[in-house]
Amino acid sequence: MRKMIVGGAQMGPIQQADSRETVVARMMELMRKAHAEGVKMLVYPELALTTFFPRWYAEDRAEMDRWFESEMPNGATQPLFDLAREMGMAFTFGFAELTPDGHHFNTSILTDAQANIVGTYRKVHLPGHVEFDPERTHQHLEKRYFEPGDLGFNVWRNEGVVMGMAICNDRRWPETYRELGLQGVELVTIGYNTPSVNSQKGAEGLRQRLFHSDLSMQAGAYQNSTYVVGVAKAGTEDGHHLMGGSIIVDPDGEVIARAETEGDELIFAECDFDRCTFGKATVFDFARHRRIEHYQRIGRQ
Ligand code: CDT
Repeated sequence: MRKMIVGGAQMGPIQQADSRETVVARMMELMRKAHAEGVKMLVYPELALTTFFPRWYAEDRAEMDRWFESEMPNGATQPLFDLAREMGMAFTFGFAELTPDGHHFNTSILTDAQANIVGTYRKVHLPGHVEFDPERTHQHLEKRYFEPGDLGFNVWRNEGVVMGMAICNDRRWPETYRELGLQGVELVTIGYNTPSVNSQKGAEGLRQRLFHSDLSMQAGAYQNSTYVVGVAKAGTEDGHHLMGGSIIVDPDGEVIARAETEGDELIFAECDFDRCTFGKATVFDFARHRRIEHYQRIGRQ
C-alpha cells in the first residue's frame, strides 16, 4: 500500500488591498493545520496570492502587471517554502507568472517535500474574453491578461506518486484528465476561482455551478482511475462571490472529503495510491481498450 494524507487548503476571499505577505501568512496557517493532521501533500487554489484580478478591465494591460510574480519563490513567498521544508510537506499553488521575456501565464508550481520546485504548469484552457463585454454581469478577462499555457500537460513522480496539475477551467475538459491519465497520473491537483453565477446565463446559480464542478472532477477521476483534489478560492472578493466546494475524489469517482465553508478551510483524506491500479489495469487499461482510429477529430481544429 502506498498511503499518503493529502490536503486541500481552501482559501477565503483575497481583497485588492490585501498584501502578498498577509495572504502568505494565511497559507502558512493552513499548512500548520495540515501538518498537525499528518498531511504530506497540500493543494492551494489558483491565483492563491492575489484577488481574482481578471474580473477587472484595464485598457492598458500593463496596469495588471502588479498582480504578477516575476520569480518564484520570491520575498513574499519564501517563508511558505521555508515552513514546508521544515515540515517535510510537498505543496502546489497557483499564481500569475510574468516570465523574463515578458510572457504572462496563469501558472501553478509543484514542490517536493524539501520545497524544491519539481514541476510547473501553465493553464491551457483560458475561459472568458479579451475585450470589455457590457452584456455580462461581471467581466472574466483571462484571455486578455494571460497567454494559453505553452508547456502542455505533464506528470512528475513526486514523493512516490505520479502527480499532474491543472487549473480551474481545465477541470471541465475531459482532454485534461486523459492527457494526464495517458501518463499514468495518480493525483491530479486543481486550484480554482469560480464565480458563483454565470455572467452570461442568469439561471445558472450556485447550486448548478457546484454540481458541474463536482461532476467534472468525479468523472475525470473515475475515467482515469486517479485521485483528484479540487481546491477553491471562495467567498466575496471585492464585491464578487466565488463558490467554494473544494473536494477530494478517489479513483472510483467518490467524494471522500468536502469543504463546508467559504473561508480558509483545510480538507484532507488518506489516499492509497495503489487503489489507482485496478481501474488502470481493467476497464480503463488504455493500451488494450482505446480505439484511437476513431478519435481523429479530437486532435484536429
Ligand atoms: N478561473 C476560471 O477558470 N474560472 C472559470 C469560470 C468560467 S466562466 C468564464 C471556471 O471554469 O470555473
